[in-house]
Amino acid sequence: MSERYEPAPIESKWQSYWATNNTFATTRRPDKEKKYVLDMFPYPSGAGLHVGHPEGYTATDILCRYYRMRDFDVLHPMGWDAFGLPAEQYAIQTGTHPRVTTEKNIQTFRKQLQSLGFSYDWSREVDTTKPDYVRWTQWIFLQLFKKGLAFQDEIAVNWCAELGTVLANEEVTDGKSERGGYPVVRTPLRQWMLRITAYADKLAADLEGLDWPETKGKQIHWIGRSEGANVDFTIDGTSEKVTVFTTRVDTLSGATYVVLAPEHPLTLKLATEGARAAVQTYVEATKRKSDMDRMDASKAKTGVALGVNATNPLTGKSVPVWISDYVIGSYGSGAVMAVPAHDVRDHAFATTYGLPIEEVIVSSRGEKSDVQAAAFVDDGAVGSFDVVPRELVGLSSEEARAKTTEMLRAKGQGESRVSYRLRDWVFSRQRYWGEPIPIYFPVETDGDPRTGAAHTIRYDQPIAVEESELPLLLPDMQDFRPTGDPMGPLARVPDWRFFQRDGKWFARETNTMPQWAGSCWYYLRFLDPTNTERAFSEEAYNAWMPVDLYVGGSEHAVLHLLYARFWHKVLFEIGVVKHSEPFTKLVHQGMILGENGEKMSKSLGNVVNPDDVIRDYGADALRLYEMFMGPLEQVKPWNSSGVEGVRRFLDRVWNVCTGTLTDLPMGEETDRLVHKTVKKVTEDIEGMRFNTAISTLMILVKHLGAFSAVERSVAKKLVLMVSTFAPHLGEELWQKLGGTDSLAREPWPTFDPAKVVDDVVEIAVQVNGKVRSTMRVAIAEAEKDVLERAHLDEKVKSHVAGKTTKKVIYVPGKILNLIVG
Ligand code: ANZ
Repeated sequence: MSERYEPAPIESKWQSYWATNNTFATTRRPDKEKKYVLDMFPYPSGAGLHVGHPEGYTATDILCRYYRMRDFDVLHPMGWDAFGLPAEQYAIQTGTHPRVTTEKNIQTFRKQLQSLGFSYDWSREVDTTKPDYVRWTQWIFLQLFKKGLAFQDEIAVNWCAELGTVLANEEVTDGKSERGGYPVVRTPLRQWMLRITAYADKLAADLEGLDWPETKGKQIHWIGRSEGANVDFTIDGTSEKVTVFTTRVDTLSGATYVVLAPEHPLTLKLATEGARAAVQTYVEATKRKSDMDRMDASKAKTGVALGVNATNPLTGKSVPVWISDYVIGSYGSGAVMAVPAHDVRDHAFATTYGLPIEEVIVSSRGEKSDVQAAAFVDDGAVGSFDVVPRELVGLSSEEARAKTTEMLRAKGQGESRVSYRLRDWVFSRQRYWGEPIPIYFPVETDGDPRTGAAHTIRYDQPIAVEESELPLLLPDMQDFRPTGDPMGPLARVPDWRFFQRDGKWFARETNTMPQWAGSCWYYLRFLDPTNTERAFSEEAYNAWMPVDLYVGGSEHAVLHLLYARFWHKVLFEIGVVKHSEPFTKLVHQGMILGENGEKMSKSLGNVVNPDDVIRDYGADALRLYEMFMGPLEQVKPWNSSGVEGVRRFLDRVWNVCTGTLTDLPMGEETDRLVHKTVKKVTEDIEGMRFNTAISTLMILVKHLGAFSAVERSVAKKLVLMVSTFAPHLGEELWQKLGGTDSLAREPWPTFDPAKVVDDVVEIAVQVNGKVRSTMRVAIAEAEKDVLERAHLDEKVKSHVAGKTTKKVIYVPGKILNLIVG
């Protein structure tokens, strides 16, 4: 054995070799199959890469290296999702422009990813903040605007006066800002919205054909399609009506009161004089609560009676109208018919305020329930109660829903209706570091609005920026601090905001796009990243789409993946893309926890820095370890001794391949093992079972380590397989074995099916046709020996004891059946 395995010099040598020789430049040959393998591109944070990034990135890299060896054309790009709040906040703290911070962070990330030996085609790198990218993000926004899918609305936002900014729901707990603990109120603000709800059905239905994990269910839940009915209750003594949305119109006879959301437009109008003060106080208090808090079923129910009644259109009964924060303004119609006998929240509310509980539905299995004590929420049959119209009695819940809806429709007081949990997407941010929304508005003014002349911006007349004027870039600003102006920091740059055209003044939109925007379509820009005429060419699209495999964290299971699918469907409708879905197969890598089994965090001091691991063990060891930790999709804790273990394995691979080599065959046993290893590693890589592929390689290496000389062709096969996991080591050993070029496009080893058939198999042992046991037999083993051993098996013995064997049926390698009597 000549030299020891030293990862550092080998790794830097091959990284520069790959870069200089453009080893991973994307090729697209007409007669070859393609694989588009996509990673979720990172947000280049100041903290640098964490060990979670290389997990998914190594998995996809193994597959890409494997597919290249299988002669596929592979597209494997990387880029930066670089707009976002942290860079802006860092800028506020330090005075460094977000562009500078972002650029620096990107450098760090790129260097770190390159130090891991990933086979990206770096010539396709994209950065969502660059003008040539922003241009097309804005272009897509304009397509949405032209289709009426981007519109303005007054939307309740979390406004924090002290921080001078709008906060996301996640940044607010119990009516206080996460940062600083300042009060937060829900106030309406003009926002840009994207009408994702228009695609709710398609977004749910098209999941059907995708090879996606449990994420499908999460998206379906998020979309939350509910079939039900709208029912009109007329307010007694007025011509007003309140429309409620219900999924249980079969329970309509049991509605004993009606509840409006406090933000319902009729709330204050309907409240009687005596109730108004209490109603107003309650409405104000609700503004400090998030929808999430309000929907929490475990919270005590509160409310105020408006002092008016409404008439149940089915029974003609007059019931009181209340407001309560458990009813959400933005869902259904913002009002409910309360049926305490059959709904848990209504039951809690009715019990609190002493409202009547009227039973309507009985269990169809005849079980008794005491609805005064607890709601009976299941479907059942309509019972024979005084409140129930005769024609409904005895119908199943489902029949009663159809019949009741029909009766209401005939009277013009109701109709069937589908509601979605999915809301339209609030697309405005009152921030600096994002894509400007390419819209402007006429300004009514007698002077120059830039110098403070009185003016009115006609927000009701939005105008799209000409496509030829894109990109609309951010103005240079030094101070991004949010101020009390909810229009955002861009409103403070009059020279950018206001402009004159044909003697008329106009004002640009000062809201920016959310961070989600850039990641909605980056997989399309990777197809053709330097195109200056279009977002991407048709030819590039046809060559690569759809994405064959998309790997990333499950934290993106809902929003990013839903938003990207939504944009893709819009682009599909206008003929820009040719598939209705972008990502054929999706895999989420499991989170890597700290050594103590808890989520890695600075405060717990359990963060593992990939740079340290690379320094101490090498990038190949880090890659291999992260794949060996367990199944890719599983959550798993870091384990330092595990890294040492895989490092020892790499030492062994090195020693086996740099020791004495021979051209003499190593014998039947080794030959079979090599073929079996190739088969198993091939299947495991394709099935993304990387941990078991590594175990299989370990068994082979251990076996080879016992020989004084290793057959050259065996060492070569081993190196090719190992190289997908540990590419630097692979290249170095390949060179030592006589390779003159990178092994990146060497043919993948094949196996001979005849040599992988097991000569020892497990067979079932039956007694009178019933399986009683199993046993391992050699295919070549004589029947009488198999029979003899079967009789020694305890589980078989108990069934044949004291009986005579009438017949033995033995199918070698398959089954042994004893007929006894
Ligand atoms: C009467 C009723 C009786 C209901 C019963 C349920 C059971 P999903 O399935 O989530 O769509 N609801 C309607 N609009 C609401 C709102 N804005 N805020 C809070 N709750 C609302 O839920 C639909 C049910 O949630 C509706 O059916 C309504 O209560 C309530 F035995 O109507 B139900």
